[in-house]
Amino acid sequence: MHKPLIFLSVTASVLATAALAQAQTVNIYNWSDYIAEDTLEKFTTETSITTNYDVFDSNEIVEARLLAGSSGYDVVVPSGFFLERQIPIGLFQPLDKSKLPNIDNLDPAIMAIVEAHDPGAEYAVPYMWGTTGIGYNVGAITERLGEDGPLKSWDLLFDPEIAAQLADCGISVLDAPVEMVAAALNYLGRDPNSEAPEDLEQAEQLIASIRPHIRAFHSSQYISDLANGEICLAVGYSGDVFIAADRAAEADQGVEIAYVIPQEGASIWFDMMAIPADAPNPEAAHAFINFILEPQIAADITNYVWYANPNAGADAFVDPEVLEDPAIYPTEDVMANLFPLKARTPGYDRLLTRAWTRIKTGV
Ligand code: N2P
Repeated sequence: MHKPLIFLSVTASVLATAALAQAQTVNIYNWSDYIAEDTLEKFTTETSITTNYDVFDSNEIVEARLLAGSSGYDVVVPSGFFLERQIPIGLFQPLDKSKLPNIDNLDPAIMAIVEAHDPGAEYAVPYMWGTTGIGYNVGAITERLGEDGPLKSWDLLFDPEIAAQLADCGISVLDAPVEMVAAALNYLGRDPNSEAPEDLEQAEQLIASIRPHIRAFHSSQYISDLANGEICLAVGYSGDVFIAADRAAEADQGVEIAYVIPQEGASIWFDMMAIPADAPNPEAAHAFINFILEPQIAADITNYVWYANPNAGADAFVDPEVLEDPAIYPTEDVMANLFPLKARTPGYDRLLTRAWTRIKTGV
């Protein structure tokens, strides 16, 4: 008499758990072109949690959504140099490490760097990382500048005479003021993280001097524009330029795209997974973050989008061609030439935004 009853109740609770899991959804807000084709599907197969996946292409947009509140997102992926100032104003909830057993896969060397953004990884773990450099159309550029053009230098963009020669084939820069001004300051031999108003003024003058030759300010369009030969030079994110190069090669229309970390240096950034304070489903958020921390999953993403991952366990699954490319996994030499970005203070931000608007509108 008792046995069947016990059996029944166990079955009921198993069913209830399964139903609960099935009903779960994780709402993800990530950068565009930043995940493998099958990542979300694999996640749902493994966890029964479904996904809503939205994309953005700028840190400012994510920050605005978070500041507005009730974003509805469970996982967001701002860069460390934005996350750093978002943590203290309460935008995220602390991670529950007991729900992230895969956290041990993270590379201690990378964790030591992102420590500057989030000490102790209390609120975030790195997703992927890369550099902000220059993508260019090899044929179009050599045709205009010859074989001796400064192909490894920011002169390609910041020297007004050179930029003028490239204007007809199309120059695009990121619509990312922190990163563009940092590149300009670094080119001028100044501290890329400087908030001194006179430094900003110098950077603004420099960018204004090439403004007539800039066709577009955009942070994702350049992937297809480079691949199609619509533009010949883009300030862009490393992996995005590699994606463009890959698409151009596939299309086989004679477009060859190269990515360069210029010799003067470039910024290095880490995009971080964090859970908004008001996330509707923190449980599912942890499950998703833990899933991304699986070595094979991180490697799948790297192999698809050409960005380095912070997962030490993943190296074994990353294509050797990617793992051995110093523009994706920088060697110590290259690393020495990269500068990390720091969070900007709100006071400086106002100046920066105004300067950026003047630059874009060309006044
Ligand atoms: C992915 C761009 C991510 C890099 N398309 C920006 N941090």
